[in-house]
Amino acid sequence: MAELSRRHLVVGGLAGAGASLLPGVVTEAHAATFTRYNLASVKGQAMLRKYAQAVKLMMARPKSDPLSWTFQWYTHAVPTNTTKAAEIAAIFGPSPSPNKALAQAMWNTCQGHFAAAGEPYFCPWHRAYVCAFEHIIRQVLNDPKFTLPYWNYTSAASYAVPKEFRQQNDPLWGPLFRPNRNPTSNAGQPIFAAGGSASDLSAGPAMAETQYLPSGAIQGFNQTLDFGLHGNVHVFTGNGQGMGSVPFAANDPIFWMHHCNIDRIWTSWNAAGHANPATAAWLNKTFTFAGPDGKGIKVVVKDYTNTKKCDYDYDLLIPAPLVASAAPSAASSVAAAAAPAAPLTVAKSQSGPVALGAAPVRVNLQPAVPIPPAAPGAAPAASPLSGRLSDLAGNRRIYLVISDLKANVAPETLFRVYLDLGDGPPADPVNSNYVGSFNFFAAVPHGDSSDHDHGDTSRSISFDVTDIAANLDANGRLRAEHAVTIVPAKAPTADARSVVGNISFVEQ
Ligand SMILES: [Cu+2]
Repeated sequence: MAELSRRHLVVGGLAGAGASLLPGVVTEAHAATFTRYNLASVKGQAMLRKYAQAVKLMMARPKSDPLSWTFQWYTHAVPTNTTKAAEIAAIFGPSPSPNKALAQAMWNTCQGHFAAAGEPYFCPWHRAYVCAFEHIIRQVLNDPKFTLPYWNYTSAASYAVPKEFRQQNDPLWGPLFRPNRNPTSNAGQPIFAAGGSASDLSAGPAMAETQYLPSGAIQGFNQTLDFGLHGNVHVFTGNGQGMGSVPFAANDPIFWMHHCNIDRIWTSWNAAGHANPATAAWLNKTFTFAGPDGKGIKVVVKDYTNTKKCDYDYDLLIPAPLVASAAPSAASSVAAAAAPAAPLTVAKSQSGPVALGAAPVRVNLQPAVPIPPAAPGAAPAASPLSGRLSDLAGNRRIYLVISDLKANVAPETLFRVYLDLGDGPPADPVNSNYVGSFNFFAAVPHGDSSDHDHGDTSRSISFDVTDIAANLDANGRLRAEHAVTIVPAKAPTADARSVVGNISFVEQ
């Protein structure tokens, strides 16, 4: 991986004529046969035009055809107003057929949004899914050079759903329109107008991770990307019958531009020197997709840890964080994954599961370890976090962990998290007490349990609060008894019944 990256990449400034890049921006050297472009670029616009034609053609194909729109959508997840078994019976009838067997193997296989056990495969499953879809479009259009363009919503210029996806009655762009988006999204406002902030569209938290898998309170890259930016874009863009809910998400044509960008972020993270898992179990996991001839193909994760097999690159990658500590070499991130620092719970909630409605919820956290004195013989520190911060070892951080997120249906909003906030909602939602936001995109049970290993769908998330806590501590604003306040960015849907389990501070 690291070798490939070094050979494959040039750093901005050396990137060749016409590149007006910021220092440190990494571009690819176009070693691959195909390039995926930003949909806002001239080349990306040309691809988007082809894509609109392909969507129209795929939507006109019968659902039983593996190259049809519905067959591809259901591969991600079958909508919850029916079941996989019922849809297969209705579409294929009682007799066996190759396409029916393929639907049985392929549908409802999205990794990361069913059972929690599938979460480590979020990145490679979606890479292989997007690659197979891209090959199908080449076949449908008889255009062997087609590539999917990506939607770069992390850039202020592209915060809105691209206008080509918002023109219901346009002869060319109409197939890219879907009504099940948030009204502000289909009106062309920045997608976070649906209930969030620009900071919810940052790739920063995922790019700052140094290991792929979680360990203790550290989420790792894959989960930080999935539960954070990835889920935020889903929830901002669509409602519970569209992008905002797993079973309907892949019916929105913007889904594929979203997942190209997610794939670009993974590519960027690897290009910054971070390693993917090296375990045989992860590398040898297989999934089934449809090839361009409509026949099933088995893909193995080890062929999708980079973009070589699918033979594409991106016109531009995201630079690694400019802080040295956040961008270690591949070797040091392997070492960090092999020997995670032992987690220590500093404080935790005692109240059990907490229901999240339209009103802010405050949860108090009791100390879980004795508060050390600020100095030998001195009085104890003013608060548990203050005590830990005062002699935090150089490589240790403090995380806020929220466990067991669950919701009945999509709440259609993000929730904001604050540390030691005063009474009442904050005047500025992104104030100095603000820790971050979370969504329930991956935490809503769905699908029929007969054909999928569902297991536990609940999710736990964490935030690195070291800097926020240190800043509050320096200003004497940490409370003697810590409190975490959770505020919905807008009122959740009435029947969402969003719940979080225990909340804790963990030093690791
Ligand atoms: Cu997704």
